[in-house]
Amino acid sequence: MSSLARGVFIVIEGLDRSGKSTQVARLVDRIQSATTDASSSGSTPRAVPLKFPDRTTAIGKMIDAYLRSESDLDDHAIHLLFSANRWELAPKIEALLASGTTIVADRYAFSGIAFSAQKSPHLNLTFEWCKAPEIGLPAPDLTLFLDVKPEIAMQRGGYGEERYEKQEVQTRVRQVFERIGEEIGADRWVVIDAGQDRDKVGDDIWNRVVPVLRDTHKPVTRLWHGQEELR
Ligand code: DGP
Repeated sequence: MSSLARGVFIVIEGLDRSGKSTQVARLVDRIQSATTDASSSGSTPRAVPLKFPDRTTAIGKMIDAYLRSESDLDDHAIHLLFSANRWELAPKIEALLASGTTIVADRYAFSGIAFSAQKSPHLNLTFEWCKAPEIGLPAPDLTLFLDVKPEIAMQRGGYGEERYEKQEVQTRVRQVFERIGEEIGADRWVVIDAGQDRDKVGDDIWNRVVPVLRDTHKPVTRLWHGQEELR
């Protein structure tokens, strides 16, 4: 990695309708204003949003059709497509971070594990099997898990339109996220109470992000590769 300060990789995770998209947009704006004030680098964006799944790629279009129940796919096959969708964007993530741009991602590998492994009472999609294809992706410096009770999330607008938007599914997803958080550890996984009002959620996020924005000297690591660096 060059001597240029790298960008920071932040992920916002959570159940469906936990408020991720709103908070991703707010956080990008907040980082952008904070870093624009602090530097004279002009129009170069210092923070950009990313969204997973990225439904615009060829793989993303297959995922989109699956989520809207327009197609059916074997559960293993769709799991690997979601993962492939992250891998196809990994070079972009690496390049943005190396160029000094901070990334705020709406979902990442942890959704991949949680939404597939929740099927495992019925199928052989074990936690370890679901985790395997995510190993080696660029590791987020910080993941903020927006925690909301499924019964609260389901009262929010637009709920129930897509495949996984059912209370019993979301309850199992939340349990898998809890396990992931324990594995990742408190230094890189923070639970935010997303049942609060939006401004308070935004402030709680900001308070956890500020110290991490100073971590630009640390190398980017790979998921579940210990401290091994990207290059
Ligand atoms: P969103 O575009 O954030 O509303 O996500 C669409 C749905 O897809 C949502 O129910 C969560 C689910 N999802 C997101 N990422 C993955 C993944 O990697 N694997 C699986 N199986 N589901 C995912």
